Order: sequence, then structure tokens, then C-alpha cells
Amino acid sequence: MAELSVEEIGGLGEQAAGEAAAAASRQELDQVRVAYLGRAGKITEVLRGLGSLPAELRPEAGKAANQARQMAETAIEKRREELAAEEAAERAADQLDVTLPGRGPEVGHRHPLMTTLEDMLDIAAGLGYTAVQGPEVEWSALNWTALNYPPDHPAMDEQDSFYITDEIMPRTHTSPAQIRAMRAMHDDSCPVRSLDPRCPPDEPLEKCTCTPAPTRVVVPGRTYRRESVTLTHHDIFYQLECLLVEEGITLAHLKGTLGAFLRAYLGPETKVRFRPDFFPFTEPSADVSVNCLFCEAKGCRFCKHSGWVEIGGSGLVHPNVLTAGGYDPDRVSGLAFGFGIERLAQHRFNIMHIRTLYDNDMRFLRQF
Ligand code: FA5
Repeated sequence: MAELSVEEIGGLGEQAAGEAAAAASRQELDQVRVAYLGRAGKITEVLRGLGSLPAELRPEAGKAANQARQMAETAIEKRREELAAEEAAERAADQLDVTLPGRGPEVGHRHPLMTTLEDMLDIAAGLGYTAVQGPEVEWSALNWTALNYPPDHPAMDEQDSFYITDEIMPRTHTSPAQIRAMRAMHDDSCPVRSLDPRCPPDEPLEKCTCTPAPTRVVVPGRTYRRESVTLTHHDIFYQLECLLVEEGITLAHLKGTLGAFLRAYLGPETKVRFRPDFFPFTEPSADVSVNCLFCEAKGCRFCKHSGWVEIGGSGLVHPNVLTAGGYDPDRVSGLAFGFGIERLAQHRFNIMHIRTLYDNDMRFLRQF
């Protein structure tokens, strides 16, 4: 004590006040209090030593020490109040305001492709077709041979299709499900019912021993082709296939069914165009187009300036395919068609590029 000058005693008060103002918490502030005003605190020690000072120094030193204590106490008290106010404000901010409107969970919705697929399935159900599925990974014998593709057909090339092995592949269309669906209509005891992928003409199936009921199925599903992406083509896409096999089916049934289907989905004003085409599994075959809704058939990028958009393929089931399904082509005939779901969705929802259906950009998807 004796070594401290009056100025230095005054300085202790300022130091304590500065440290108190900088304390970031109540604990830090308490440390400042103990360091200056505690039992062994710097200011306490000065006060305690006053008695041993020479009498002539005592009044001035005493005054300075009391001022220092006063300053320290005031600063510590002020900071204590500030910290208490800060804490109270934090607590208030954390508090739950039960009068605020609740934040509801964000509800998802159907992807436009699924909406299209479901709408098409509803229409098919209304026309009496039962939904069935085939596997996405399929025997190449069912994807091609059973569907009457000749062994050297270009679509079978690895340039156009993906393969897992020579015999197994991601299906290139939903049509192999035609074979599965027809075979499933046979009696349990009939050898045709087995899902043996062998098919005529390579390895004839065992003869059918029953009279299968008519087949009337709709097959939705994903298909795969080795294709470059364009406005209307993707390497993965959905198809929806319908097959009807029973006695007396003609081209008139095919045209009527397709027209009803497309007008139910795209609207009663929709114009449907059939043009002769070729598919190994139908005879005769026709491609199915509708008038372009993007340009009201005036011609645009989407319809390649033709005014028409190809939606699918169709035809009367080829006798060899009926045979592969275990039906007698002299007794029954059939109609079949397959639509591209992306193209229908694009057309219905005005989606110029197929890729946007697969980008999964929420800003795009939220619009539907
Ligand atoms: C077929 O796939 C036939 N299986 C359809 C069929 C079924 C004909 C039954 C006769 C009887 P096609 O390759 O044309 O045919 O394809 C049918 C439709 O699928 C096309 O019209 C188109 O809408 C859609 N499609 C074809 N390739 C793609 C692709 N890469 N990307 C998107 N959609 C496609």
C-alpha cells in the first residue's frame, strides 16, 4: 500500500470500472468484483492499509481509495443491470408465442408424370382394362422374339438398347407384358401358364390344354432405350400399353378405343390421326398422333412443324404373338396400343422439353 501514489489509487477505480464494463457475463463481472473489492481485492487492500500510513498522507489517500471503491461499485452495479436486461431480452425472444398462426407441414403433390399415368389408368379402367405390371428387367426373348422380331432387327442392336446379359435387358417397351398377360390367362394346369420365356418360332411352347379367357389388360411402366435426349426423347421413359384379346376384334375396335382414350384425356376436340406403320408384333400397324396443342396445329418446334404429335403405336395383334401367348389365332384376334406418357404429359401441361420432367427442380414441379 505504501508504494501506491494517490494517482495510482485513483487509477485502480478506473481499471475496475473498465474491466466491469467489458465483462461479457455475470461470471466475468463477479471475477472483476472479487479482484478489486473482494477480501483480498486490490482496492480492499488499499483501504485496509490506510491505518498504517503517516497521518499527513492519510486524508488524501483515504479520499482517493474511497472514490476508487465508489467508482468500482457503481460500474459493477451498472454492468450487472445491463447484463440482467440482456438476459431478459434473450429469454423473451426465446419464448413461444402461442398466439402466432401455426406453421403447417409442407404437403407434397403428384409429379405431372404420375398424374398423367393415373389419369390414363382411370380411363383404361373405365373401358374395362385391368392394370397389370411386367418387370422392368426382362428376358430379351420376351422383349423381342416372342413379339415376332426377326433375329436381325436393328432395334435389337446394342446401339439402340441396353443389355445386362445377352438374355436379360431393361425392357425397351411395355409390349413384352403382352406375352406375360396372355400366358397368365391360362388355367393353372395348362403348360402355357408358366412364365417360360421360350417362344415360337425358336422353341415352340408346349401346346395349350385349356381355352383361355379373353385378355384385357393395361400395363403402365418404365422403359429404357439407348437414345440421345431431345425435346421429346429420353433414355428412360414411361409407356402405357393396352392389350385386348378375344373373339372378333377388328380395326374398328382399335380406332374406336384409341379415339375414346385420347379424347377422354386431352379433351373432346382432340383430333386423332392414324397412319400406316410397321411393328413386328401387330398387323396391320398404325402410328397414333394428335393435333399439336402447343401451336394449335399451326406448326412449331414440338411437332417438328407438322401440326401433329406422335403419341404411340398400335395395331391388331400379330398371329405369331397370339401363338406366343398360347392363344389360337384362328379363334381369337386382338388389338394393342402403347402410348408414351411423357409425351402426353408434355402435351397436356405445355412442357416443351422432356428433360424438365426429370430435373426434379421444385420451382418447376410446384406449378402442377
Ligand atoms: C412401341 O414402343 C410399341 N411397343 C408400341 C406399340 C404397342 C405398338 C402395342 C403396337 C402395339 P414406339 O417405339 O413407337 O412403339 O413407342 C411408342 C411411344 O412411346 C412413342 O409414340 C412415344 O410417345 C414414346 N416413346 C418412344 N421412344 C421414346 C423416348 N425415347 N422418349 C420418350 N418417349 C418415347
